[in-house]
Amino acid sequence: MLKRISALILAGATALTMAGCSSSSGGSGGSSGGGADDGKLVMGFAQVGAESGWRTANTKDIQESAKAAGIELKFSDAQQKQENQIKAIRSYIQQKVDVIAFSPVVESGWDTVLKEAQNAKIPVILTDRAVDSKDTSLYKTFLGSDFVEEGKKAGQWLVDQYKDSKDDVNIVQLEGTTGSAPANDRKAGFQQVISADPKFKIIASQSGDFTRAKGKEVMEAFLKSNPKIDVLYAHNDDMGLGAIEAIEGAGKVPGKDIKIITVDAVHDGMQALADGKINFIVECSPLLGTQLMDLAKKVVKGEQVPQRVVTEETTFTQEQAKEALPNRKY
Ligand code: GYE
Repeated sequence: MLKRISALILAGATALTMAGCSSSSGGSGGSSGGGADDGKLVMGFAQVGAESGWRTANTKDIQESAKAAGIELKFSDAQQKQENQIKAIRSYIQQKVDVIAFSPVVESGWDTVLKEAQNAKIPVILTDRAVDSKDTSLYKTFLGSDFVEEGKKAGQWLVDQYKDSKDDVNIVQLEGTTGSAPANDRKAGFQQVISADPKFKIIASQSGDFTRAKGKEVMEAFLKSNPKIDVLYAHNDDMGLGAIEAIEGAGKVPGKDIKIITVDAVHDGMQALADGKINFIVECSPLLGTQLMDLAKKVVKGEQVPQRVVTEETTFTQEQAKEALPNRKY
């Protein structure tokens, strides 16, 4: 019976994901106090949400990689709410999954639930985003990008771009989800590089929650209250794409009247870059699935893994985007 339920869950995984629900029934038995009836390793994955093109690509990659690795995936979508992620993690603990992986929506407030997983002897892997827990034994490893480095790359492009100009450069910033690692770090890295020259002035900075709709809304407000904006730095492509609509709506030309830098390099962002509406994109790869499944197998076996696994990434100019677009996987 349980086997049939598991099969049904697997078959319905995609539908459940689309509906933003977590799968309910768990396996029982198995070697490490949990796991599927058929001996398959079971992973509970608590995703942030479906806020951006990056996230959609990340979810798809994790689901496909689990399948390819023969791992049974229980997947939940927290709709960008920490309380939903905590609930999902608790349900995975109750279901005695073999390993829990999650992408923490914000950095703070995870110690209690991570302790619960540790007490239940279920290893935890952080993917994509970090937590600020002092006790690093609460998770086995953290797989994802170096967001400070991404912010620095964005800042460096700007410094190079304006190296011959003495005039002030007025910058507006669309920040990611408040309290999230990528928002904190992309802001800090960028600030660090541009602060070397006082002509770079961040005249407005606000969260657009990593979504297109919020990016548009906040950019509209920026445009209303700031007559002279030279540069927009958006912490992801989606907010940048929303802002482009606002800029065009205000009768300005994105990429020319206002230079735009974003992070991610998802397909729609790369298209806008190739079309000249964005000027520079710092890549952040969502394709973490294969590495995650490898790490999961190792930690379940009790093998040592590095505390930190950093994703390799590049940057794109408009010309480079034109070349890269046909072969882009996301
Ligand atoms: O840049 C953004 C998404 O955590 C790296 O989250 C991820 C970020 C990504 O919503 O588009």
